[in-house]
Amino acid sequence: MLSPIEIIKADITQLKVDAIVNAAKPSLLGGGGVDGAIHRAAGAALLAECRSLGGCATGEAKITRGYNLPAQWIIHTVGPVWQGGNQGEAALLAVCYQNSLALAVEQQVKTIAFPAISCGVYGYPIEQATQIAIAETTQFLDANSTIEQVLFACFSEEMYQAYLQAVNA
Ligand code: AR6
Repeated sequence: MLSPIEIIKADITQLKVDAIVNAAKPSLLGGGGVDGAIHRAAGAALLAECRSLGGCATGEAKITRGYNLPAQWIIHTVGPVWQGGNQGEAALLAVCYQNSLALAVEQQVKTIAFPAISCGVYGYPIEQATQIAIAETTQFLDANSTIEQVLFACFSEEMYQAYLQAVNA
């Protein structure tokens, strides 16, 4: 059977999937990194919809339309800031994946792409983060058949290699 999980090198804003996930900040009002790229590519209407959502706590997820993106939906989740690993970071990162995938299922999303949540500005060690991403996604897909494909969009060779290791572990 083909694996529903695929690791690719890509700019997530270009992907023609039902939903892309944004590594957002609690205000949901845009920022740097992938968040900035998504807001630029989706257009100003995204910010307007985000303003109506009342923010998002760490680990939670909220959904908006994709506007000018090829993706129909954007699932905004707020990853944990890495603080050394003893502040519940792993559990919070795991629920980001769980809540994002659960929201995708609610919208009948079949194809979804994730960036490496928390692995940029928020400083999460990538080997640990990719293991959590793959473990949570695999567990979710085992229990749920709505989602047909999960892409992990990597912005660097280092990230790409880390995901491949996590998948093959
Ligand atoms: N496509 C795919 N991946 C990307 C793209 C892109 N276009 N751009 C960056 N990445 P980050 P975080 C990768 O910092 O650590 C923002 O300011 C990037 O190389 O975007 O969760 C928010 O507003 C890295 O591997 O997110 C928050 O304040 C990964 O995406 C804060 O940063 C995540 O890096 C969130 O920090």
